Amino acid sequence: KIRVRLSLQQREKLATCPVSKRLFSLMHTKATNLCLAIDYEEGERILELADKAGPFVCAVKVHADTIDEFNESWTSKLVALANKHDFLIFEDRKFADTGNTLSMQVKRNAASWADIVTVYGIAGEKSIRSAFQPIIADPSTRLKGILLIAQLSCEGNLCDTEYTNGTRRIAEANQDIVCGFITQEKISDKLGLIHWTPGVSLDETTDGKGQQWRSVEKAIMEQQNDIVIVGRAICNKTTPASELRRYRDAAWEALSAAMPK
Ligand code: BMP
Repeated sequence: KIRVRLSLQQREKLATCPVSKRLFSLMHTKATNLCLAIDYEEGERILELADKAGPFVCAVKVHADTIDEFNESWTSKLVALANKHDFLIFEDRKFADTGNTLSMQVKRNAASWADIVTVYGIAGEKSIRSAFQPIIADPSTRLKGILLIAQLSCEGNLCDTEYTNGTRRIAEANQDIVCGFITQEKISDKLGLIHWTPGVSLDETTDGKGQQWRSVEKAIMEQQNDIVIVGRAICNKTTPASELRRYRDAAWEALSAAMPK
């Protein structure tokens, strides 16, 4: 069943978070709602794939704390690729702490090189807002939005309905700094908020370590997400370039089917 949505350009007007405006615009221009999760340990290998993936993706997601040779020279090379191909740099650090600690962690670990970071809703609105609002408002920092983790893809996770609803309320009340959610399904009717979903593969359903994968079509058409986050289904293949095209096309086709022509 196809549910009609607003176009990306209409939603760009409704968004107030600076990174969301940029994201809606680049998704529309590049015709992509694919975020590539590059979970290699070798820094050089990440950069090589990010360069190949650039034209196909709206964002490249990394885990800085899993990368060998992670340093300023590496982040400046990633920033150069993001500028060359016009994609967002997404550091999936999953911050969760008191406001003062959050602020110190974000300034040291992400604010200068990442466009967007993940944050758990668990510490509550005051901690999140007091840490991120000044950083995002600072013109000298690259960080321009956060994604709140509302639901997880892994089996047996503890994100219950109460947590998800509480996280949704924080996002809806702080749309100037919150780009949207990491989630499994659409949870908010606020059209400026963007639903990003991990746990996607067209070939497999689990990695045997708790991860749960479902198809692009289910994630976008049935569960009403906007952006699919795909990792090993692309990165661990012998021909990532052809998989990039395959996932980009499947995701864009599913999203386009639900948007006005
Ligand atoms: P893969 O497609 O290889 O399973 O990778 C998914 C990526 O998304 C990983 O980097 C993982 O840390 C992240 N992720 C997830 O899989 N599920 C979540 O609920 C939240 C995540 O950030």
